[in-house]
Amino acid sequence: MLKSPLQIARQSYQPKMPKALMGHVVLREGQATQSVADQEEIQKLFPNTYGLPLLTLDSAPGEQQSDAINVGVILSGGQAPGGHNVICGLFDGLKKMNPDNKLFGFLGGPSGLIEGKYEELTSDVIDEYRNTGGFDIIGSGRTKLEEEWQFDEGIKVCKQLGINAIVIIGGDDSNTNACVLAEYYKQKKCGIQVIGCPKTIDGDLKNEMIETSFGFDTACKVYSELIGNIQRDANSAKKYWHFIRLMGRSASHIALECALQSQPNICIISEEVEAKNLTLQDIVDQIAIVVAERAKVGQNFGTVLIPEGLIEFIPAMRRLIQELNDLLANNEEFVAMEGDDAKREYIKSMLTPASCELYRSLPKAIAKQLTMDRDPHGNVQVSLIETEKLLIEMVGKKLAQMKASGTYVGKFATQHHFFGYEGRCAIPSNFDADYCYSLGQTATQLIIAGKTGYMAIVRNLTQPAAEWVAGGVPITMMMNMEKRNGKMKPVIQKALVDLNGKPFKYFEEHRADWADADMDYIYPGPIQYYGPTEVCDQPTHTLLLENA
Ligand code: FBP
Repeated sequence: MLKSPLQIARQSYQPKMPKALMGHVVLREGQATQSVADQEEIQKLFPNTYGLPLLTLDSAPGEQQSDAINVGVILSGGQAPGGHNVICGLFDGLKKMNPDNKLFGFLGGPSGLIEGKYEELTSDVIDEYRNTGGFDIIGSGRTKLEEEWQFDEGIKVCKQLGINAIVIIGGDDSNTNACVLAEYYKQKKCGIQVIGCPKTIDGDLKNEMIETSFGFDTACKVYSELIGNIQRDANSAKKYWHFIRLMGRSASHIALECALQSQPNICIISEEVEAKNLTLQDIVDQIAIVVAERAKVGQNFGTVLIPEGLIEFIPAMRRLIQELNDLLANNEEFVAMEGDDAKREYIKSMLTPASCELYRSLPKAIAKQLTMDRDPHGNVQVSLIETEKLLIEMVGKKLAQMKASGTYVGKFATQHHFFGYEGRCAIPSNFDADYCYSLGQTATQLIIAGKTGYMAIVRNLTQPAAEWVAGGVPITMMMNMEKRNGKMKPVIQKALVDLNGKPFKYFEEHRADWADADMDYIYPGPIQYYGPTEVCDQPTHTLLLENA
């Protein structure tokens, strides 16, 4: 296979590791834990894995060895830079303990476990994927592991392969499922441990014990580089407003981090929109004011960052989407209708007056997207809704009105962008390469110690890697009860942007300056892998502010 010089160089990069993971690693048990909320219900649902102690790893003199074991690994959900390094860390950790230890990768995500699709990961395979982006070593998938028949199929496959433990690398939902699986296997006494690893570029799997999910660092750096480049272009040509939508299904962590890195003129934070009960028109008006202010001094250009999940955080919009979901679920009458106009009239006649007014106010193309793009559960797929185009159109209209009334004099030429897939498989930053490799090594230690129902964690991440602290947190500790598909379920709490947290507070304090015509943009440039540590090993601004 042909490789770029950087690919070749990265293959031999040796990830930095915490001292705690060197030599003979010992495990110290901390205090017993409780779930973050709904303790009684969670304990009832997880009698075998509830209340376990926190674990910390430490280095002791001597060599470490284990009896031969076989381990399976699954990549679950959306790609995130560093996933391959979790697998490499796991592999190296296992082989160091006993060269007869084996690692099997389940193919195409959780379905690989149920369907018995796997590949043994030998050093030849592993070496090809060291420090690379992507999940292509074994592929990923979004099959949910939540039903007993799936767990039982998993037992059969593991027994065939002699697998003693499964590592699930995934986001909040996948780790919730890892916990359910761990509980089931412990209850059945089938001798299969389950360990989770915190993954997602969205950055919403974090809490008191998890400082950040892996992949967030690299993805945000890639997007910030692109935003910086666009800002330099905007500042050179001085003729376009760029509307940039950024991935992150619900939470706005990515948009906020990119704003901290690049200082755009405007960045919308969905969580703030919801907290202030803003309407779509409020958001449009706010953008239009900044455009008009900059136009007064001849700056007819700028950047606007928009989080992917925005539309669902606008309370009135969420109600409209909910009404449409209910209205269109299994609605054969609607499906049989011919012509967009007939469908539009039908919908208008069925909505509540408030939702109808909002629906009518939307550009026709967007209103149509709301009624067409539905997932298999009947929900609108918000990620397919081009919010950046919606805002461009509405801001354009508002500016036209302002021009007519004499409050705006300027030109509003626009470009739209969506950054998502560009960042999900980038070559992991040193931070993600090191962090993920350590997570993999930590998972090995938890397995060797016979633990199950734990997530591998590495903390103290704003310090040099040697000082990082590795350990395990019982997954039940992060759980609470939430309504999902009409039923109360135990789930890991999703972390949205904390409006009282330091990253948002910093943004709030500075955004007026960033909107200002005299303010300079920041141009972060591309991720650097070789060079001074202040250039190559910096964590995200979010992490630095949170740990400050
Ligand atoms: P995970 O939560 O599984 O990590 O995926 C995150 C994400 O990248 C979101 O940012 C995005 O909305 C979604 O996946 C896109 O999903 P898909 O890959 O199925 O298009």
